[in-house]
Amino acid sequence: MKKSLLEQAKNVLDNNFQLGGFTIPSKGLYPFQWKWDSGFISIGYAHYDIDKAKKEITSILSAQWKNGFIPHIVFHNESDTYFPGPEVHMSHLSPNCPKEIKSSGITQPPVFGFVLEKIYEIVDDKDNFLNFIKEVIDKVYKNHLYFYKNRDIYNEGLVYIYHNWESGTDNSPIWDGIWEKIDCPEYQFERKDTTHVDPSQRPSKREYDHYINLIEIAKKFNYDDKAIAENSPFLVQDPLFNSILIKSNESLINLYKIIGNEEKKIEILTQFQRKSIEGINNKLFDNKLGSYVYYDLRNKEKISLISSSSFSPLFCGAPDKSLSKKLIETLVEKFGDENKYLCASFDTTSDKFNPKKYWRGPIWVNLNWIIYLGLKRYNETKLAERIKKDTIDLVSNLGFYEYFEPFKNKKMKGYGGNNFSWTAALCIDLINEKQ
Ligand code: 9WN
Repeated sequence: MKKSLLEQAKNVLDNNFQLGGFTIPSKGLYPFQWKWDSGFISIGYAHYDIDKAKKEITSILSAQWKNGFIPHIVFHNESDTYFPGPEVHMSHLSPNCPKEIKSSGITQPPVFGFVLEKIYEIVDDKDNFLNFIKEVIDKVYKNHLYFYKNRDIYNEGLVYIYHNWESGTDNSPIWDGIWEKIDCPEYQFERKDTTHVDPSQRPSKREYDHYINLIEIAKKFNYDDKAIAENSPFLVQDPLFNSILIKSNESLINLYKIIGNEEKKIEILTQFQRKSIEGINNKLFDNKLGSYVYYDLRNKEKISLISSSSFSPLFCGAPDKSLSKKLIETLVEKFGDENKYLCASFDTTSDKFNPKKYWRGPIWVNLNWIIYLGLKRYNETKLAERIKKDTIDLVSNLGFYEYFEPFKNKKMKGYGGNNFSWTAALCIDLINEKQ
C-alpha cells in the first residue's frame, strides 16, 4: 500500500537525520548542516519527534561565534561531495570563531526566533518545550544583537547581507546587475553540485566565480564586518532577510513575555522592531511596482525587480492596510494566473524568468510557506488556501524536490535535489495546520 504523504515526509526527514544530531538538506548535494534549513526542519520534527527538533536547534546553535554570529553552514562532519567546503571558507581567520568549530563565515536568515515560537504553538507539552526555550533563547537574542550592532551600518533598522548565499536565494536575477559591476577573476575549482544535479538547473560557472570572489574578499579582511561593510562590492538590504529578522524579533518578544522578568530585552527588541518596520516600509517598498524590493547599498540604488521575497513582509506584519492591498494585487497580477502554481520565485512576466533554474523562477516550498502564513495574517483566506493546496499538490504529484516548475502542464517536474528536507518538513507542517 502506498504510504500517505505525511509518512513519506517523515521518512525523508528521518533518512536525512545524522548520528551527530543534525539533519542534512539532501544526500550528496548538501551533506552538512545549513542554518535556515535547520530551522524549517525542526518545525517538521516538532509534529512527531520533539527530541529531534530540539537536537536540530541545539546543534546549529552550538556553532555560534563569540560575537553572536551564526554561520550558514556548520561542518560537523566530513564529506567530499560538496564545494566549497571548510578549506575554502576558513572560518578560523575570524577571531570570533571558536577553535572547536568548523563553519562558513557567512550567515543566513535569522529564523530561530519564529521557529521557537512556532514549535511552542505546535507541541502539546508546552511546559517541557518552554524549559528548552529558556535554555536557548538568549543565544537567539544574541544573534539579533549581532545583526543590529554589525550589519545595520546607517542605523536604519535594516541589516545588510554581503554575499548572495546569505540571502538563501542564491542565483536570483536580483543580483545580475551587481555582478556586471564587479571586476571578478576567473577561478579554477571543481564544482560538485553539477555532479548531483543537471547543470541547467544550477548557477553558471561565472556566477560561481562571483560567489567565490566574495568569500575571498571577506577572508582578506578576516571576516571582519566593519571592513567587509567598507570594502565588499556586494552589500544589499534584502526584504526577505529583514522580514525574517522582524518576525523573529516579534517572536522573541512574545516568548520573553511568557518566560517573565525579561523587561530589558523586551524593550531593546521593541526598539529594533519599531525601527525595522519603519525602515522596511520607507526604504524597501517601491510604489511604482507595488512591491517590496532589494536595496543595493554599495551602488546606492533600489533593485526594481519583483521576486517571491517581495511578499515576505506579509509574514512579519510590516505593511499597513494600504501597502498590503497593493502588494497582494501585485502578487495576483504577476504570479497568480490560473495556469501556474503559486508562487514562482521570480516575476513570471520578466525576460529573466526561467521556470527550471534554481532561484530564477521555480517554486520553493519554504517561500510558499512564508507567503502562506503572511496571507493568513492579513486574512487573505482564499489566496492562502490556494498557495497551501498548490504546495501540497506539487509535492504529492512530483515528489519531495528542492524546487518545482510553476507552469501547470503534464510534463512538469520537480528539480534540484530530491528527498529535500525542508520540502518534507514544511509539508508536514502544512498538512497538520489547522485552518
Ligand atoms: C549554498 C541548503 C542550501 C539552502 C539555500 C540554497 C542552497 C547552497 C548551495 O542550498 O544553497 O548555501 O550550495 O547551492 O539556495 O537556500 O539553504 O539547502
